[in-house]
Amino acid sequence: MFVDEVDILVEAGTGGAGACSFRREKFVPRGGPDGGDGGNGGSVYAVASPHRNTLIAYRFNREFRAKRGGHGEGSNRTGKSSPDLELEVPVGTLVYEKTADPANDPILIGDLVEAGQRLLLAKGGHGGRGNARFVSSVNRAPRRVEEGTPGETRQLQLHLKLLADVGLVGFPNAGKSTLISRISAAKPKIADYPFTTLVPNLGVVSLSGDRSFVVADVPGLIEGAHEGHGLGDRFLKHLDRTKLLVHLVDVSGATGRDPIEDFEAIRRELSLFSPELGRKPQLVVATKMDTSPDLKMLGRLEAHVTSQGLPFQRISAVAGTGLDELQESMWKYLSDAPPDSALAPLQAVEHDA
Ligand SMILES: Nc1nc2c(ncn2[C@@H]2O[C@H](COP(=O)(O)OP(=O)(O)OP(=O)(O)O)[C@@H](O)[C@H]2O)c(=O)[nH]1
Ligand SMILES: [Mg+2]
Repeated sequence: MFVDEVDILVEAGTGGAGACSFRREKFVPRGGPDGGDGGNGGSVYAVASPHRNTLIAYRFNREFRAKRGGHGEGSNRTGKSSPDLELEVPVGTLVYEKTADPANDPILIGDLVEAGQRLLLAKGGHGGRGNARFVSSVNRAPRRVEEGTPGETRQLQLHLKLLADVGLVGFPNAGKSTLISRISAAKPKIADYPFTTLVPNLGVVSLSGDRSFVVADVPGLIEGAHEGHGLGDRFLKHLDRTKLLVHLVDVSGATGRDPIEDFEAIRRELSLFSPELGRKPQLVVATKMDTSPDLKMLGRLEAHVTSQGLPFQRISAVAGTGLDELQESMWKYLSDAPPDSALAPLQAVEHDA
């Protein structure tokens, strides 16, 4: 199951108390104070793990508490500090803290974008000082000790937004999963019925010369997705962080629909979901070219797409034609795109397929 939003409670450990103790030795009648400090409570961290791809681990188990620090002991023994508790989350997890007033939006406290990245969620309390620390010239036998300070407690929301460079969009059955399975090691289910893909899949595309990028295959969209039709637009947020959308249009004629209308319907759904997504650069790809599509219709689709300033390519994922060119075009766009301007307009490119 793919879970991309959860609420959790994290509680760090309280610090251990300092000890009140006096040395007792055989021939030392009045030994000095030797109460050790308390140990620190454990903190709670989130750690981005490349081995996780959903937040499902947090669906049922929602409360995470690090252990408290050990109390100090006599003979100046410091209490044991507790280990930190690490919660593994998928790369692409955003952590929000809920505000006391539910009317206010939760506040973003961190975004885990790289494997291994750690984010402090709740800081453990400090151990209190033992009485040995309070010796002074006027008080040689202090009885004073400190309690440990409490660990932090926070109500958090984890949101997963996949990190991919390229997102595949299109109607169900357009061939998105077939394409990702041909250009990456991803092995999503492929079948001749709509809504085969129920959750997003990621695939890494590797090109010659150490070039690589990540592609996301998301469940197909249909007209009215923003109103909940089909699987709705619930997975579209996973395209927010992509730099390029590859928009697949089935031109086999088997759909019984007009490819130009399909193309426009998907564009509308993207814009209705969010204007930013609607403006994201798109590379439009006619799929299933091996089915000898109607060339007139193909010409109309190409003219329609290029008149909007968008590039147009043709592929057959089954026959493997056009795939090298498509991957090179994706790479070219990604490597030309300025690092943080995912919304730069995309120039139409010439092709001779
Ligand atoms: N002839 C032909 N069939 C294709 C091609 N690409 C995909 N198909 C077929 O189209 C059907 C749907 O392919 P999928 O890759 O599952 O389509 P999808 O876009 O992922 O569909 P959803 O997951 O439902 O959104 C399957 O039967 C594929 O074999 C192609 O290039 N040529
Ligand atoms: Mg699919």
